[in-house]
Amino acid sequence: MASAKEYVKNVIETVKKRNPGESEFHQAALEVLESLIPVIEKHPEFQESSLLERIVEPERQIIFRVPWQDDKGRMQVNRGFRIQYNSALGPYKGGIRFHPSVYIGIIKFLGFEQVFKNSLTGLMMGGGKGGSDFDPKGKSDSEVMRFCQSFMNELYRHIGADTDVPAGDIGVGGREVGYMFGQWKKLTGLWNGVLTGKGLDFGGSLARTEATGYGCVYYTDEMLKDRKTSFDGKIVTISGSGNVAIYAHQKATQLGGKVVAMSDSNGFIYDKNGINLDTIKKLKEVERKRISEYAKEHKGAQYTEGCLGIWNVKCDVALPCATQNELDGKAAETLVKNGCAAVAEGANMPCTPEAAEIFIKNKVSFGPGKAANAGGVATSGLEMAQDSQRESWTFDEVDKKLYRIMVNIHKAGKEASEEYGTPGNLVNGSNIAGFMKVARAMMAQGLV
Ligand code: NDP
Ligand code: 2IT
Repeated sequence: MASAKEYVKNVIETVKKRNPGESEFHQAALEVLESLIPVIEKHPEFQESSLLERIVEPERQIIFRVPWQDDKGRMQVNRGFRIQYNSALGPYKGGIRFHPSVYIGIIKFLGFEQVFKNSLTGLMMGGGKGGSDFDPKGKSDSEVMRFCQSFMNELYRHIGADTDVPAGDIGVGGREVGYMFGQWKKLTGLWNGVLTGKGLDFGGSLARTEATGYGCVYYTDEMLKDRKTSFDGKIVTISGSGNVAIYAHQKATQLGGKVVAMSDSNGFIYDKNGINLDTIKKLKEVERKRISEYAKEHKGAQYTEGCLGIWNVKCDVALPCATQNELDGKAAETLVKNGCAAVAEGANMPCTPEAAEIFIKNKVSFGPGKAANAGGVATSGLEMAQDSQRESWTFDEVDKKLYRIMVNIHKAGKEASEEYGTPGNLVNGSNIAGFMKVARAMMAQGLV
């Protein structure tokens, strides 16, 4: 039998060969697989039963045409995706992303991450992801509605409350989930928790909107506790200004931090007095405007074009909450030089492998996305539970469960990092902890 190291190397080669050109997926798979070498050494049965070869291969990949009509009556077409990655632990579960950069490699990386993230939550959820290269920016409400309806006209035959439960991600929030739910209901004649992130009037959960950002801050707070400190008085930088970023700001501020910088895909704002969240919420959630507008309303604030510059802002805590590979090695070096003590990934894979390595080497507490941003999908799991019971829990009940889940995820990652020889390395620890449950379930379920 090949050594664990050789075995993992062979699986990585297969991934690259089978999925040519899908660099984001290669990146995500490589990170997880490399951290599993000590696990394979301890558990040769996983190698004997080709478990890694099976776990990197999605159970099902669906690609479909999404035709829709714009406001001028012209026919448009986009491409839709749903990857049902792994159902060992429960129904496929994961968001839908609408962004022009979406292609199969993005959905596959997100689906793969989701498998281990969902496992870490401790809830009964498999992993999946979907999306489209549709760009909601600049589209009218009716165009977005017609697109969502057309997207669902195909997707509905693949999803269900006990088979596959989509939710939001970049470009998909309450508005889009509402339109998709409406169309799904019309097509199937059913009413159940087939999507999460629904409106509060029709089966949505309190605290789901806040959950990813809040969860990321709860997780960061656990890392800070390990450093014998807290958010109180900390200067915080948060990239992005969407769902995750907004509620990370809210919770970090509640815990005594001061958020001085936020961004969108055009640039970033710096406000040394602390960014006013009401203005951000108005600009982003209601008016759907650019973050540059903030500087027009707050004279003390500065706007700078380009989003990478945000990492030059001196801070104690950095929360990248926008998109993949938005924080590179150079940015990581700057953060380290400026004394940053903790970085947690609110987004999926926002730090490049070089950046993550620099943080770990320099003893910056580093929370990887599949652990730090798991609060969103965890609360989606809580929404599924409420829908099944035909009950709604209070905000406080959901928030308390979310908090416990985040504390447990941090603990699981920390303990696994110690057990497998890299104490404090939460990347390795979270990968291992997330993997073990899926691996045990797949072994028990036979040839799956
Ligand atoms: P939103 O669409 O609400 O916000 C996305 C934010 O990121 C916007 O500020 C957007 O700027 C910025 N952004 C998007 N793409 C790029 C890009 N290519 N370059 C620079 N900035 C970009 O999405 P969410 O807040 O929901 O998602 C943010 C991240 O968090 C994603 O990585 C997502 O996968 C992850 N995540 C989300 C969860 C959720 O529950 N929503 C759960 C777990 C993770 P602009 O408006 O200019 O495009
Ligand atoms: O990346 C993610 O975990 C999400 N976008 C949330 C998925 C979900 O099903 O709530």
